Amino acid sequence: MTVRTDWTREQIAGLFDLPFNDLLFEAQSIHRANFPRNEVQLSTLLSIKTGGCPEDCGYCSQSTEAESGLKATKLMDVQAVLQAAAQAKDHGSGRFCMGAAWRNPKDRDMPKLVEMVKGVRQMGMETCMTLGMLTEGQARQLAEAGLDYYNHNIDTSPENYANVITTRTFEDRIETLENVRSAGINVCCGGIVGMGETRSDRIGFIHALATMPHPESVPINALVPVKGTVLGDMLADTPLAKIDEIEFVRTVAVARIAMPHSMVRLSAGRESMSEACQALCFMAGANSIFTGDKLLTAANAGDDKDAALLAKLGMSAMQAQPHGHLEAAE
Ligand code: SAM
Ligand code: DTB
Ligand code: SF4
Repeated sequence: MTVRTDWTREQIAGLFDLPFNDLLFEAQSIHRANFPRNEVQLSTLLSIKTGGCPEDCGYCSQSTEAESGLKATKLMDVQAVLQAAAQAKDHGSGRFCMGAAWRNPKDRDMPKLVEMVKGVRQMGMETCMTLGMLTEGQARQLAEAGLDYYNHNIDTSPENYANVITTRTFEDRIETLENVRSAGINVCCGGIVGMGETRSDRIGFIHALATMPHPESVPINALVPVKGTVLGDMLADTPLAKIDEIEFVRTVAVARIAMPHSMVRLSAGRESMSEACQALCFMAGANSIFTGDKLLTAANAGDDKDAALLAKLGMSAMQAQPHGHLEAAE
């Protein structure tokens, strides 16, 4: 299977338009040609610096613009982060993803961040961070510390971006993604569906991802509506704007077909998703989830529910492969 980055918008639109069974059959066929059929990669999130973020992302509880009642914290101590990582490992997670509510890290934060990466890596877990925009130099420092993945989402189509976020541009996002990639760090990049966007925006979103060097991980989040955020309040007022589950599954399937070698992560929003919908997402080629009780600030499905679901579906955890990109480069 060749990896194409020359998808046209019409081709992506054509995939979305397929009869549902045809779409799922194609997505599942591509999935099983490229990945272990019944394995799911497990990642665990930790918010290492919560709230007080100067960006105005309309979905996010951590923006200073949101009236979500969230208490802002300082950057956590390295030891506390490592303790949380050890616990995640004990619970069977393979990747530890550390998130900070920043527009960008300050250079004075870098030594602590480097220690966190080194410490988690030493435990044999894959490391991931999401800290906002990065300069080339900061990306290089994190790469040298051994960071495996950097998460930086495009969130939606280029044309819808300014309706969701005004404090940065789509191009700012692309610039950081390029800095991350040229530093040799694997890219984790996806977005959110269910923000009241149109089908055309979902087409534009997948088209943008599929026409860049494909991110190694593609998180597909379903909006977690948080009271006090622009989008959370909008959804509470117009419940019909909530994403249709079939349309959500279609989005996952199109991502799988357009990016056949990327890990597609069923991300935020699983807590309120039926088991049947999650099972359809796995059928559509999703092969990664966030485990644990909490995402960054919002609730997640939790280990017991996930263990039960994976057992019902006969699925098991994928083995972690820390430092994959470094070995590949040697
Ligand atoms: N501040 C960093 C940034 O924006 O890149 C990192 C953390 S940010 C919370 C990571 C991603 O989480 C966002 O890009 C967005 O896709 C997702 N996210 C945030 N709030 C969400 C929500 N309420 N529902 C679904 N996804 C959400
Ligand atoms: C991503 O795409 N989803 C994760 C991770 N990358 C950092 C974050 C989801 C956040 C959900 C809302 C919250 O917990 O505040
Ligand atoms: Fe800040 Fe990230 Fe939330 Fe946007 S998504 S407000 S950048 S923490």
